[in-house]
Amino acid sequence: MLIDDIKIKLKTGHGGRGAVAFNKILMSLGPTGGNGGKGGSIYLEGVSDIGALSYFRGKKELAAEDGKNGKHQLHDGEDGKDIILKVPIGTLVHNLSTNEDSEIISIGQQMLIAKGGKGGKGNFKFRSSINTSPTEFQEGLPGEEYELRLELKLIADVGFVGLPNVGKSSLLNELTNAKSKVANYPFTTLDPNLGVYYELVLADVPGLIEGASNNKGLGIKFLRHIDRTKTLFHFISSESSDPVKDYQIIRNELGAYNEKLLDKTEYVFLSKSDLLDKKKIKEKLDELKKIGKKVIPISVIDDKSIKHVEKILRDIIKQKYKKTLKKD
Ligand SMILES: Nc1nc2c(ncn2[C@@H]2O[C@H](COP(=O)(O)OP(=O)(O)OP(=O)(O)O)[C@@H](O)[C@H]2O)c(=O)[nH]1
Ligand SMILES: [Mg+2]
Repeated sequence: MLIDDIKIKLKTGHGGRGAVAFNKILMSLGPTGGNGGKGGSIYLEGVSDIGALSYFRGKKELAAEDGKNGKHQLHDGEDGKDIILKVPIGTLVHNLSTNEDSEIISIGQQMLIAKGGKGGKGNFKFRSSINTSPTEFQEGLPGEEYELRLELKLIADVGFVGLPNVGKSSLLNELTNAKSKVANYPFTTLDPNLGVYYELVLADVPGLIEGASNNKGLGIKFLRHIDRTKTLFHFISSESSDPVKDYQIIRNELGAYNEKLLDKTEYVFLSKSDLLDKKKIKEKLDELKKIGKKVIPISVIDDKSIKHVEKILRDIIKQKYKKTLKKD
């Protein structure tokens, strides 16, 4: 199962203590106590693997190494090793201890999330003309400790929504190199799947049913993954006896999760159109006029309709490109 929402405690390293030592070799009392090392810090790093949060399963607390104490002859203690935790891009980082939120959006992006404690100064650092044999030193400082909630919201351009068994995964597989499981029963897809079509990321979300917002079926927890898509592909099966109702069921569930989902650009497809003859398809399309949106019949075994979908995707790419040009 995709882990997309977890809590974790982080403890960074304590700083090492500064040393008190004197130069014995020269028979003088010059101070030679080194500084304590820094405590290890904790970073997050963005990766493309959407399953990366599974690493945290069963782990309650992660701790970075403490800094080592300072030593004599001006040897500083070693710093504690940093920890770099890999999280999928699209991870929202809620720091529950400070109430600050941040986000990992690109692959390789590193974010310092909790800083290790400073090492203390050794007595060498306390020397002065009036204090040539200081015995002062500093203790190391404790590092930061936080509780985080890591919430994955996939970054995709297009989200596929619809009742179960309407052909969402089949179309994703047809358009991209994704290998989403396809079968002739509801709830084949249990986790969201991503596919890449040129510059676009397409997200196939598990099927929704009436009452999903009250946790029926697989619930609506996956809808977080289309929160940030610009566009929805909404699938209604030609096999449906009441396509208008099917459409409304999904719209109601989307709205119950977040009204903003209803404002996204939506393309409506009448899927598996090869199963009906032309006359029957026309009847379904006539019925669907009630929803007040253009409905496009598609079939994954019909080249023409796949080309039609690809044309839509190319238009979305063009718009995306225009927007980034404007931003620059
Ligand atoms: N004839 C025909 N069958 C299709 C078409 N697209 C999908 N199917 C079949 O419909 C069934 C369901 O397809 P899926 O792609 O698994 O549907 P889904 O919407 O992803 O289903 P869930 O993951 O359960 O929500 C499978 O048996 C597919 O082979 C199509 O265009 N024509
Ligand atoms: Mg599926």
